[in-house]
Amino acid sequence: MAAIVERPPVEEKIRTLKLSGHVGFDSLPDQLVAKSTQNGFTFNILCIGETGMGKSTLMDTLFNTSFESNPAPHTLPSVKLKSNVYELQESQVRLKLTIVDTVGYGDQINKEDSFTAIVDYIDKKFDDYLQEELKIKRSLSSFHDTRIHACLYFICPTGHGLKSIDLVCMKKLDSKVNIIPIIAKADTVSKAELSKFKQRIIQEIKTNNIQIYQFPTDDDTMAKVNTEMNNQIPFAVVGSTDFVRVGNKMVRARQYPWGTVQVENESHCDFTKLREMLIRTNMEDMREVTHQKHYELYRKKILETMGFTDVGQDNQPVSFQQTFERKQVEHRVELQRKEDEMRQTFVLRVKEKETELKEVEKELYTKYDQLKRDHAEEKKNYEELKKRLEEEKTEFQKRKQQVATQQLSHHTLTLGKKMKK
Ligand SMILES: Nc1nc2c(ncn2[C@@H]2O[C@H](COP(=O)(O)OP(=O)(O)O)[C@@H](O)[C@H]2O)c(=O)[nH]1
Ligand SMILES: [Mg+2]
Repeated sequence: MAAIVERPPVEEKIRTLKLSGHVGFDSLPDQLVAKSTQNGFTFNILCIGETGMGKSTLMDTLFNTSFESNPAPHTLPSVKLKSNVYELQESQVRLKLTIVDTVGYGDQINKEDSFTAIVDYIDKKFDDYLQEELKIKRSLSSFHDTRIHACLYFICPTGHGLKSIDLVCMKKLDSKVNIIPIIAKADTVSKAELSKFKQRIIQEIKTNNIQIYQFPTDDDTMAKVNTEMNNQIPFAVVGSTDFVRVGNKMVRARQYPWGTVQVENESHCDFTKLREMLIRTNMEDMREVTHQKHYELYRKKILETMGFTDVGQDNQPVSFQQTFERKQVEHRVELQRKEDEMRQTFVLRVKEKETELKEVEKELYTKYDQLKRDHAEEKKNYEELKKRLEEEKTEFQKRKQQVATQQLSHHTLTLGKKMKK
């Protein structure tokens, strides 16, 4: 059955009307705020970086808490992704935060497949969401969305440039996730080296055509600051779990024999810029981009491989039902083809088996004939032997008779002589 496709009018006329009094829908944004606050938010961060690069420390620093993570060993045979979910609250806003760590990243001798586990993880989370969307009974509002919204890529502070593992991994992920590259442990690179290092990294990212996340510049209120921040990527960050007293305040810092690095001091590192951009300004944009760009791309690819399409060959819209019916026909044809193929194979196999059996039968007959002939031969030999034996027996009996007769006459003779005496 072909579905009737209703096409929207080419141009809809919309009239603008004036209200003569207060109606109340100007409270819609407030309603949204109230609802969102009640529901809470989710945000999922993926930290990619070699073991010991300061990922866990930076997460503690970013959210100003202690996530109590254990240091990972350098001896894992493959990369594993470990996720932890936390409930955080600031004022009235609740945030369900998932932090995903790439345990063992960069620790293997062969680093070729380091990205596979990460790609699989991201796809799996997209798939979980898609499966929920495709369910008959959906509960997307209460569904725990675990799709990765931000991927912090920790660049090793070598001062030279990106390693090939960085380029390969970022390239594999750039269409799946919002990548924010950051220079880890930036206190280990000197000020002069740092700006050259940043330039080289950006140059390499451009040359390799890697799409990293850009802070949005289409909103007038944020355009200026976001443009400025886009030019400062990759942020050079420092993390710390230690505090020192500065004035009358305790601040996060790293202390060295020659001085102190204050994490939140803008002249020491870009940490505050990262926090500002990631949490305070663009968290919602990253959630949106994840849903509207990366997830959409994944969903499109999966639905297309399943055979769904929006328009057919004639450029006419195709409904879900039409696709389903076409697929059903295709499936039936395929099933028939497979059945025919199986039947042909079966007939062929039966014929082969028949020929094989005939061969065996022929062989058996030949063997049977031979046995029959051998048996007749043997029987004949036995008969002859029996005949010979019987002849010998008769001969023997005859001889025995003769000997007996001879002995008897000899005895009679001797007896006669004795009597004469
Ligand atoms: N110099 C320096 N050391 C850091 C920084 N962040 C973390 N570290 C140290 O690096 C080591 C490993 O940190 P950790 O957060 O466990 O790394 P992870 O394996 O990537 O989670 C610890 O001794 C941290 O104190 C930083 O920004 N600068
Ligand atoms: Mg860690």
